[in-house]
Amino acid sequence: SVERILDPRLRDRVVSAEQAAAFIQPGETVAMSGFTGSGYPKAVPLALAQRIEDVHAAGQPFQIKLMTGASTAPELDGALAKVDAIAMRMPFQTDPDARKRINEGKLDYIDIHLSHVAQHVWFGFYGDIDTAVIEVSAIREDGSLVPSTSVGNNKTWLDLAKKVIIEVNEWQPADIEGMHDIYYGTALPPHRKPIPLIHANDRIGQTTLNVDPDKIVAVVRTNGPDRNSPFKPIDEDSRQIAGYLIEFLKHEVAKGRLPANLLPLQSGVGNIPNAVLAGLAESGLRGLTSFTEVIQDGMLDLLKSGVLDYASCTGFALSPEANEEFKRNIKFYRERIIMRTQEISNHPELVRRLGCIGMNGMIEVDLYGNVNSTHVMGSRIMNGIGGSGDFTRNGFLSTFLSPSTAKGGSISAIVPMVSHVDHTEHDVSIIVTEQGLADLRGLPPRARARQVIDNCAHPDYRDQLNDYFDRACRDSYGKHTPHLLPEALSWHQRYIDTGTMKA
Ligand code: 0RQ
Repeated sequence: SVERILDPRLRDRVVSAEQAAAFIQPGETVAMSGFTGSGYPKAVPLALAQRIEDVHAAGQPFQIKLMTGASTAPELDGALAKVDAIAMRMPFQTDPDARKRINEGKLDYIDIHLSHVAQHVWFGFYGDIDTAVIEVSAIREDGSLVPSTSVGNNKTWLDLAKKVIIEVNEWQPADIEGMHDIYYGTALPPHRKPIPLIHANDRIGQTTLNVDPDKIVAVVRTNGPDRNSPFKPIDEDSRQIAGYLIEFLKHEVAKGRLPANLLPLQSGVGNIPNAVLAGLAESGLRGLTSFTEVIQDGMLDLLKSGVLDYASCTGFALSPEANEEFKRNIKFYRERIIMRTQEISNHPELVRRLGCIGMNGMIEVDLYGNVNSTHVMGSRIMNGIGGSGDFTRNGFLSTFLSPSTAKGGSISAIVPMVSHVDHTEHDVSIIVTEQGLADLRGLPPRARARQVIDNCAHPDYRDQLNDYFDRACRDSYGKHTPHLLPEALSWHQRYIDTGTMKA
């Protein structure tokens, strides 16, 4: 294979993953690459987990604080969580072992908007970054780094870390070089300037990451795949939800509120967003664009069929088949995909300027449109807020898509009051379930409740919701946003006590 480490100074620093992991000391804040299972380091976290396990076996403490771009993979979050190596984790994670420990109260998790991570670290809110561990696809002659399949917070980690470990992953396509756009114009207040991005496909930066070569303590060669999980076949609920949403978007075009090619789409990950993307392929819409965090299978299909002109992202979440397609036709995709840092891919200024259409999943929504994206029964974290808030608050339209029930119908996703709030009623415009679509734009609270109950609630829960709402309208302390406080969270408590929200 062709040499990927072209800077001779750095070729001299190639060591094993174990030797590299030995640079990381107990108590350090370690910032790693990785975004939704793409571009995370494959070898050093595993070696570190092994080392920490050995230290623990010898009766000594050893934990780190861990930051990334977003979720990673079993080789990173999973391996470190399993050996209790993580004292604090931020920002977004989806790992079952980490989740279990977080919900047992053994692992501190800090869940912030993905666009905020880099700037909050720059502001000093999280202390110093001791070590950065970053996967790249190559190191150029001048020591600059060619990113791999995610950019995330890598620019910030490389700028701020005291020492840097680089993994050069030969499994990543060499021809990914040129796909990235790394913007170095961010400054700290009060010196910030407008970000010069007007269209979702504008290039405003450079294709590589800068790093001070003197900070690089180790370079590790790897050759391993991203976490390319297969997608489930699109189920009937997802197809229906996608259908309602696309019908609505076409209606907005007909009304003149959206251009014929819509506005840049942001799409969450999972079955429903994938169904929406598949639905768009058959919608007759053309010339679509995307300004999003994550590109998943459906988005590649849209690019390939020419329905989508281009997409901007910070990472990928592809099935193994889609990844093969991506690698095979990397030159085609390199012309149409631009990968940015997550502070840019999710930037409020840009999401607002471009007028993004946000499409995200949710755990539950209440009568008035407050959305819970993160907590089951108000206290158990599922994943985290991810970038959903960046797009929901700032986009042209914010839509939340979910089946109307969970856990075989024992949970209603439409509840009197959400048990945790991630997106407030002020930010949320559209709710879609397999029952229908609630358009909350321009509506006062009681009218919002009518829309949500009539259009989105599952028939099994509609009477119960109407009963609550009617009594709230009659007996509530205030009649603006009617609630019966002792009852507002009783559905959740009933589920915890009896295993169902049904009365
Ligand atoms: O759990 O697998 O144990 O059965 O939540 O739910 O229906 O498979 O849907 O995969 O789209 O996830 C909100 C979690 C939805 C996701 C959430 C349970 C359900 C199942 C998954 P099981 P589904 P999805 C872009 C934007 C926040 C981050 C975000 C998410 C599991 O969309 O993490 O938007 N969003 N990022 O059973 C109890 C309910 C439930 C429930 C679902 N009401 N009560 N459990 N579940 N609803 C990406 C990034 O930002 C990086």
